[in-house]
Amino acid sequence: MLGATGGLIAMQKLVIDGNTWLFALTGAGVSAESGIPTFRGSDGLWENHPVERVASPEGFRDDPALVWRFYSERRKAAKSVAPNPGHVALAKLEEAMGDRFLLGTQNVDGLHTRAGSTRVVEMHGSLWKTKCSSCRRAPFDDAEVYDEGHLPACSTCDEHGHFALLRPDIVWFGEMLATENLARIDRFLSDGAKHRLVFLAIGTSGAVHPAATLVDLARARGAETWLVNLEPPANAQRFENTRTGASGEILQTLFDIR
Ligand code: BJW
Repeated sequence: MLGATGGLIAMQKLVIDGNTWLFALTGAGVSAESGIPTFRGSDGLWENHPVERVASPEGFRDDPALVWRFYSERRKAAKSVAPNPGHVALAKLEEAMGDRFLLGTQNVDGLHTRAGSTRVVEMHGSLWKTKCSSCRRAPFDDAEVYDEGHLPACSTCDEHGHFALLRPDIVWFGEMLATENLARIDRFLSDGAKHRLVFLAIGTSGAVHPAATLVDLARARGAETWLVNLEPPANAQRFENTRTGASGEILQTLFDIR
């Protein structure tokens, strides 16, 4: 980048040394360059779909066919795209850091895993899992598309003599995030606090809780905070270091691994 005097300004790198523990929080912006629409942008998913009807337990109760059509479309779209350099850069970072790295993603598309990330907490669930809307059977792998009027029913409930629909294993508005997922993040931040802890948020609007307040939890543990986003998110002032732009470009050169 050229400075006011025409000289080159070196972009500050995020130095990763042997004492660094890094928690990365990702959102829809990270998958945007793979061709998956974000939620709140002008072409965002919520522009064409009423949030409360497709991403809430009440919406599912009122119109399960509409909800399954929405998530079936999302399954089809996610299947046809590939991880981008942003996903790959995070997978490489994990390879270098091992257990000193944890990725909490709000994305349900599975692209981080496809890029090679393994230490991943899918905070809002997975497009590729289905669960029962009634019983406690474990969510199971499912890439099926249910958009032809056929709604899937729970076989476990059927065996017990009642009818219940299956639903996507997604955390909808008003639903709790899995306590084991939040506990894993909390444990990582506590362990990291004994070292140099870094909190890095990427491609998220900071509009949805509790993900948006994780930065405060990390700050309370002494974390250094970094943000990579196309535009300032709702919680931008909580970050000390900000890089504005597309994550697929920035993440390729952000880290200085020593
Ligand atoms: C780029 C880029 C590029 C673009 N490079 N960047 C406290 C206060 C107020 C309300 C609440 C609160 N605590 C809880 C709530 C209620 C609610 C909530 O947060 N509401 C807010 C909207 C106000 N939260 C919940 O209900 C949560 N449950 C819960 O807390 O339970 C307890 C409780 C319930 C009720 C009351 C109180 C407590 C559950 C939230 C589940 C969210 N689920 C969704 C949908 C399901 C997933 C799916 O279908 O895929 O998850 S909502 C949707 O938003 C989705 C996303 O994961 C989530 C976050 O969106 P994200 O990732 O930030 O995307 P965008 O589109 O918003 O932003 C993209 C960003 O990327 C932008 O900034 C771009 O600039 C940027 N970008 N291209 C870098 N190339």
